[in-house]
Amino acid sequence: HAADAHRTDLMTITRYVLNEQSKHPESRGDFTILLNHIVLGCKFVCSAVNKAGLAKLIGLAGETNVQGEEQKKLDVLSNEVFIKALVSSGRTCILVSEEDEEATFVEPSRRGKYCVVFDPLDGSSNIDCGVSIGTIFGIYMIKDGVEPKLEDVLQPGKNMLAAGYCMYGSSCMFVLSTGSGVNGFTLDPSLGEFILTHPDIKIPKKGKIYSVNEGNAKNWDGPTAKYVEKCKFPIDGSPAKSLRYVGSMVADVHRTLLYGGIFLYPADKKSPNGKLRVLYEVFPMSFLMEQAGGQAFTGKQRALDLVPKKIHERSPIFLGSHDDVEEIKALYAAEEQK
Ligand code: P6P
Repeated sequence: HAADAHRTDLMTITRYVLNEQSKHPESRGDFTILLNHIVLGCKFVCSAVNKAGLAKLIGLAGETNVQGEEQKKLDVLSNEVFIKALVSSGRTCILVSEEDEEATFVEPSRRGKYCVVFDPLDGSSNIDCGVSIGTIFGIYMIKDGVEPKLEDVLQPGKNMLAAGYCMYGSSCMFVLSTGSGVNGFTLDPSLGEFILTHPDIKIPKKGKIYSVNEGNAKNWDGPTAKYVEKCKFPIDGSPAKSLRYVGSMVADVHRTLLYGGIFLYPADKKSPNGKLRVLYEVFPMSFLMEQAGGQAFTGKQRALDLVPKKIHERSPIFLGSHDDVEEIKALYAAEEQK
């Protein structure tokens, strides 16, 4: 009954990470402990996001709830949960959050060797209309034992040990790579466990979907405009691509990962570096795409080769199916030749 094995072989994310850890006998299990704390944060946020609508219904929203406490905005609440979970793991030393202007340096007694960059609730402007949102994170190793400095976190994305996201949508899905492929886990609320449902995710080599905010078309540069034009009016007689754009990066990237295609947030005249943040949006999603056999390109270089100078730096990003990204790379290369 091998086919049914997965039904009874409950591969939870914790067991998966422990299996990974067993491949590194020298490991002290720090990464496993760190990841378990990130997973705990995601379970909390999933529960809070699912209740958010109800909170509005039963009047818990707005300024105060029935206990008279200040009702926090979900993204602020999520950020506090992740900061507390990561500090209490005792395995982190620097934390960079989309919600905090400054990096958090963990006090020496609780310090570990990992740096976590994260967006606790990306796309949170979509909460009130029920659109999927998510937590995005990346993990770097910092030199152990030396006094952590901000420069330690300004590393290229290719140095990340792991990256992932948790999408709070019709189901709660945790997608993770620790550098040897991509795996997807679905939260079983009755168990409170993430179960392996999408083992070894590979993105299709070429897709039929492009994903971009067409409302910015008037500000695009030549190569992006040419590429989108080709998606809509193919010159080789192939069928036009479909446009799918949710406006929540985790939802758009998750669909791209599973169905194939390309997600674009280009630079434009208004935002010369695009809108998405390098450390906790561009790098984690680019890491996952490459691990799944896709590509991620900034318009100038491989996204993971970028070396950020500031923790909230932005970059244009084109990511998804290998062949689709290859096409836009060729258009930017041709522009360079002019
Ligand atoms: P626009 C959400 O605000 C976000 O940061 C990403 O999740 C999403 O991909 C992007 O911005 C959407 O931006 O300009 O298309 O609304």
